[in-house]
Amino acid sequence: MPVGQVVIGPPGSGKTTYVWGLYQFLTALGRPVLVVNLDPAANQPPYEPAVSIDSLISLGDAVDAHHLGPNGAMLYCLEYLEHNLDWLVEQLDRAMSHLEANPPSRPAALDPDGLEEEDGGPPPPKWRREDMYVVFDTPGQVELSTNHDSLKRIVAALQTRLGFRLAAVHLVDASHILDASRYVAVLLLALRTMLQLELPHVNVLSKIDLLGQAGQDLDFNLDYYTEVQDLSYLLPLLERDQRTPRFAELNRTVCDLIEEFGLVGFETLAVEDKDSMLRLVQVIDQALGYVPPSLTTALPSSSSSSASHSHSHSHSHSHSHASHHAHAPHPTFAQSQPLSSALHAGTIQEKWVDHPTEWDQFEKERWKAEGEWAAERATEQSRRRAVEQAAKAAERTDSTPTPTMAAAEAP
Ligand SMILES: Nc1nc2c(ncn2[C@@H]2O[C@H](COP(=O)(O)OP(=O)(O)OP(=O)(O)O)[C@@H](O)[C@H]2O)c(=O)[nH]1
Ligand SMILES: [Mg+2]
Repeated sequence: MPVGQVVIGPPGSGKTTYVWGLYQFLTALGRPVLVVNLDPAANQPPYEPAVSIDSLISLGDAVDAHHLGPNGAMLYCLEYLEHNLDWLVEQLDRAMSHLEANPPSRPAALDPDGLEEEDGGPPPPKWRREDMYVVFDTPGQVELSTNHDSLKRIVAALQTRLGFRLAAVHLVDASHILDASRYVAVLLLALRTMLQLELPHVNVLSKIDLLGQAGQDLDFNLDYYTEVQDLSYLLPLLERDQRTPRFAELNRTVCDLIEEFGLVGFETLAVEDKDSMLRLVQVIDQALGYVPPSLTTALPSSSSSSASHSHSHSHSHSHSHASHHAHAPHPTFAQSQPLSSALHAGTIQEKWVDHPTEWDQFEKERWKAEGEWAAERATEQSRRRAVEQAAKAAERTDSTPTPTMAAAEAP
């Protein structure tokens, strides 16, 4: 069964940026990933979609044909897609078959010695249909995931007809937690969406890197918001807010409702931060029950022997390379596992809210170390290639009879 993420969220919450970042990230991890654009308004997304709704219908088509406004036209496009599900199923099936038949070469991060390029090196990994990972970018109209049924039915059809296992990844801008009433609105939105889509669901506070730059303190620690702790603490803040004193009772009821369901919680995301991406990918993998093919075959193990130590042994055949990598974890992977210890809310708060400058410095030093690690491996790789090429050339010279020897051996 292929797996995938349906990326949803209000306008400007960072869906398309995340989909593009995720595509690059998963490609670097060696996963068979495809992106599907279901947003007819995104005519030039930054990624190259394997399937795009605008091959079927564009927002302009709907506006022109039915004299609709932008919002109505968007809903029309999704309804049109729902009535043309055969098209979507066929396009997806074709894109996945193409990827199965044409696995791209192993990414440099997983094949730092360039083994695939060499004679006798392992071929690129063969992917099966159940390894496929498809990411769906959707429009920002929240009604598509709160009360309009087309998206829900499209998702259901993908599950039944192509056997997809899908999770909803719901992005909301982290800046909403700076204001109690906006935070409550976001909680309600998340709850409504979870109940509507009925998928494994991961809510995400996106653009967490901008919180520290907002020039405004959080009323509570970040984990209060991500774990949706006792909402009664919000009531005085809501009542203090000049816009809402008349709604004290309503606020209390809404908070009770959210707590009674007990479903909403948040992960965080800064799309350009590798650790943040990795943490989110791991959480979503867990929600999907997905074990990526690269983890069983290609990723370095979490063994702690140092890169410089493992460079000292011989590189005589490909198996020694495989074990070589298994004992030389990339620093980032080594630091980012296991899931439970990766970037918990306290670290995220320190990194993005309380001490962004110090963290920035710390990360620069870490990147420097990673750069040195990569440079060391690159030097080692070119040295080894030169030695192997020289050995091959010497072998060829030995096995080619020289003209004088050939003449001497002739009867
Ligand atoms: N600082 C920061 N900016 C981000 C992040 N993610 C997205 N952005 C910015 O947020 C803006 C909106 O991002 P998009 O990806 O277009 O948002 P969207 O949800 O696809 O928007 P619609 O398709 O219009 O609903 C862009 O300017 C992005 O560069 C992030 O993690 N950090
Ligand atoms: Mg978008």
